[in-house]
Order: sequence, then C-alpha cells, then structure tokens
Amino acid sequence: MQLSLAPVPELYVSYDSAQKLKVEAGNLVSHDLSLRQICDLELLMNGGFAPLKGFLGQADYDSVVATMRLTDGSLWPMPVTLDVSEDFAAKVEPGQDIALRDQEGVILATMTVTDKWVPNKTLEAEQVFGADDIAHPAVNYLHHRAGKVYLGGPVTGIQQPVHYDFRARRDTPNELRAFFRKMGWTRIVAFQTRNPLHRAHQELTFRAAREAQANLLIHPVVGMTKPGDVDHFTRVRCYEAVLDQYPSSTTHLSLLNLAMRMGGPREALWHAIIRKNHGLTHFIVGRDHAGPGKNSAGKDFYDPYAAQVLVRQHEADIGIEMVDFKQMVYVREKAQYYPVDEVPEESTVLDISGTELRRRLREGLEIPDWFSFPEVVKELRRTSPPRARQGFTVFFTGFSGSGKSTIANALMVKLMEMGGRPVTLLDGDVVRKHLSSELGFSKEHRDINIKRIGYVASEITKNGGIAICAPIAPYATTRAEVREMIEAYGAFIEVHVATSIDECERRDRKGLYKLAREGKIKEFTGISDPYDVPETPEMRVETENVDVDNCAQQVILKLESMGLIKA
Ligand code: PPS
Repeated sequence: MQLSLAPVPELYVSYDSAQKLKVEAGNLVSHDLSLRQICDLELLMNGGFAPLKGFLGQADYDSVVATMRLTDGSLWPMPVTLDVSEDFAAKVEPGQDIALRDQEGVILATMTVTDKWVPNKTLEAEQVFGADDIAHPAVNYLHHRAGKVYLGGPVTGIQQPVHYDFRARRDTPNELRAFFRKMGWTRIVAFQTRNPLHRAHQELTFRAAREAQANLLIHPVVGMTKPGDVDHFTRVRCYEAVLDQYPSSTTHLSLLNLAMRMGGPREALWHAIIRKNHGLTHFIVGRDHAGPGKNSAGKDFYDPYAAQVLVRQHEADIGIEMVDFKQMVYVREKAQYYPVDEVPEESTVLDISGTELRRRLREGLEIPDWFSFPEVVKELRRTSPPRARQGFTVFFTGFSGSGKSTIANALMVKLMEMGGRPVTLLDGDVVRKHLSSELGFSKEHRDINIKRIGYVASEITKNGGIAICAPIAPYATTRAEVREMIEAYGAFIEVHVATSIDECERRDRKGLYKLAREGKIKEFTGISDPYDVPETPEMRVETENVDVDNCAQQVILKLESMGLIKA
C-alpha cells in the first residue's frame, strides 16, 4: 500500500465563518455533549472518521448495524450516533440546526438534524457487539448511559475540543500526514494500544516494522478505553519513558482521542479505517484486538483471532495492509520474546497476564525485568500503590439506632491510631447537617443524600484517603450505585449493622421510634418506610450482646484480611 499524499477532508469551516457561527449559534437549542460524544465529534471534524460527514442518520445507522456499510456502500462498521434524552429530543425537529457544546458550554460545532428516531438497542447490541449482554462495556453504555433517542445529520465544525494535557503529542490526521511527508516516510505501520508498553509490545512492534519494512507509529488511544484500564496520563508517561528504546529516526508517538467500544472484530476494522485516514499504510492486529473480556457466562465475547480474519477480508477495500501477530510470549532459555506459534520446542514459556500484573502491583510484589522496563514499572507503581497505601471506603448501613455511628466512630479512632492515611467520617446525622440540610426522607431525597455521600467518599478514596460512611442507606440499588462509584478508585466494604428493628426500637436513644409509632414522624425506616437488607455485604455485624470495641475490631480484621491495612 502506498501513502496517499492528499489531505483527508475535514468538517471545519474557516476561522471567520467560525466566529460568525459562534454568535449565530446563541439562538440555537444546545446539546451538551457527553465525554464519548466529544471524542466522536473530534474525529468526525478532523477527518479521522472520513467518509462520515456527521452523526449517522437512520438509514445509514440501520445499514451499518446490519451490514457494516453506509447506504452508499462504503465500509463503516461502527455506529457513530448522537444519543440524547427524550426531553431534549422533544425540543428538536428534523430540519432544525442545533449547537453541540462541550461540558463547559463551549460551542464546538453545529448539526443540521435530518433524522430523529428511537433505536432498537437490543438489535444494535446483538448485531454490532455480538450479544445483548451488559457484561460488554459498550452494551452496558448503550442501555445505561446512552439517551433513548438518536439524532443524525451533517456537522459543521467550529473548533476542536480543547485538551490541556500532552498537547504536543496529539495530531490530527492531516497533521500526521504532513509529518510523514516531511520525514519522507512512505510506509508506516501503526500500533494501536490501550495499555502501557511492556517488553512483549516492544518486540511485537519491532518485528512488525521489520516485516513491513516500515516506519513505526505508536498510536495509543487516550479518549475512552475499557473501564478499569490504566488511566491515559500514566500510560503516556510510560510511553514517553520507553520511547528512547526505539530508533528515533523511524518511530513516532502520537495520541488518538478515540472513544473505544471494545467491539473486537468490528472495532478492529474501524481502527484500520481510522488509521488509513491518519495516513498509515500498515496496521498491526494482535491477539484479542479491542477485546471486552468475558461475557456474563464467563466466556470470551470473541474468538481471540476473529479480528484478524475480518480485517484481512477487508484490507484491500480499506487500502491498508494488516500485519498480524499471535500472542508474544517470553522464552526463558532464549531470553527473548517469540510469537506463541514460533516457540522453539521444549522451551519454557513465561507470561504475565493483565490480571496477574494488577495483582502484583496491588500487593507490591516483584515485576520481573523480562516482563517490563524499570521506568514503566516505576510509573505504574506511582499510580497503583499497593493496597495498603490505596484509599478505600467502609460503608455502614442499618436502621436508625442500630449502632452504625458508634461503631464508625470507634473504627475511625482505631484507624487514626494506626496512622498513614487521612480518615474522614461521613456520619448520617453530620452529613444531613452539612451536606444535605435541605433534604427530607422521601425516596428521592434519601437517594440524593446517599449519592452525595458516595460522591464525597469516591473523591476521598481516589485521593488515597479512608472514608467511613454511616447513613441508613435503605435502598439496595442506590447502595449498588455508590459501590460502583467508589470501586472505580479503590475498595468498597459494605458493613451491614444487623441490629433488628425490635432492638433498635427498644433502645430508642433519640426517641424517634416512639414519634414514628405515634405517626408524628412520617416515612420512618423500618416502621413506615422500607429497608432492603443487604444480600451480600462484605461483612455483617451483630450488635446485640457484642460491645462496640469488638464490632470495630471485626472490621479492622476484615480490612487486614483484604490487605487494606498492615497488621
Ligand atoms: S438515609 O435514608 O440514609 O438518607 O438516612 P440518614 O441520612 O442516614 O438518616 C439520618 C438520621 O435521620 C434521623 N431521621 C430518620 N431516619 C429514618 N427515617 C426518618 N423518617 C427519619 N427522620 C429523621 C435518624 O435519626 C437517622 O439517624 P441515625 O441513627 O444516624 O441513622
């Protein structure tokens, strides 16, 4: 394949027209783009998603979902759609222009709405991702985060989204093409990645460049990757740390602000088209390209080499050549990496999976030199300290008067005695005074209250502190939401303080149960309002006939067994 020298078409208008449009757009209905939509819009506007001219209309969407092609026959495997809420959709009719704004309200583009429809998300999940299974991150997104209605239509680009990080490392397709021209590179192989570079990746990229007799573009995704991945800030520091291991005259690092869907084979095809648009002539597809992990039955969503088969079928159509690789493994006797199908007989093969790497980081264990570079390991250890130095949240739940606050206080003091991490107590009463003073006890207000606690606890956890929460938190779904918020950053330990309602009423320390029985307090948990007993909390503590110190000590032991505190 030869490099095409012509620039790829962009959707931006001239600077002067953009200034005019910005003023005129003041009168338009505005849509605030989600993070994923901002990534999509950037690649639409800069030509990364050519031949798309905007978010897909209904006919193109149906055709992409069913056949991986636009209605004009061009290959396009991934729906790029503008999902909006029903409320927003009600304000918009086909023919109308809308303003597309970033999360700070800055206008990035306008869109002439040609289509508005309610998609069949189950069909989309099955056809595009292979199963309507919410264990798939994109299917989960489709059902739980994306709006119910899709809008489609051509986009007029005003300005690119602002990035404050790693600006010098970000290139539009045309900037990359210009760079290749300037360097005189006519054969360039792209390496797509969402992981830090370890030695196996280095060997794979060296081999690919040699095989294709091409220069190398390390082209990591920094938009959105799989939930739980190493964040892109850390990854880019890792890439920069190993860049000098590559010959600088034939290697370039550039960041791609793509929002991945983890769509396996279809996604690999999409990546190949995007790379073609960025001026690449070759594209590496390895094992399990853009793989989403296991489905809810514990099986892989896709065959690990299905992506290679699909890209091979379409490479001529796209105009990019695939360089395929089997999984790279380390052969001890040779002190070298080999593709798994080329390993010399009777040799010892070593490998460390992503899960095993995370375990070693979490537990502060050795990461061998054959696996990665010391500079990369150092960066990873900086962002993923061992569990005993990470933040976490202990979340007590139970009836009023069950003893949550008392145990939480005792736990706080014990943890402060140990030292090392800041400890914050978010007690039910205290939160209601300082954070939620305007709220009552309706379901809606209780949910807001608990989500506020969850948000604060997740920030504390993210920043390496210990949050102890002690609200009633009567609803299981809200507790599950809080768990999800916190587990993005550290451990969540749900402790059910299982004092029975009879015992709480007998104690009635604040006299509230009496008032609730008399009907003077409405919606009182356990009396006139429900409490969902946690089904699988990390711990359940009994308080009848057990003193507070003992209860708090049980929690300490649990934290120790989870590696969160050191004895
Ligand atoms: S919730 O449901 O989690 O938002 O409740 P929470 O914020 O933890 O409640 C804190 C205290 O409010 C007192 N209180 C009530 N509790 C339950 N139901 C009703 N209607 C109610 N009205 C006031 C109660 O003393 C809670 O105290 P503790 O003992 O800290 O749980």
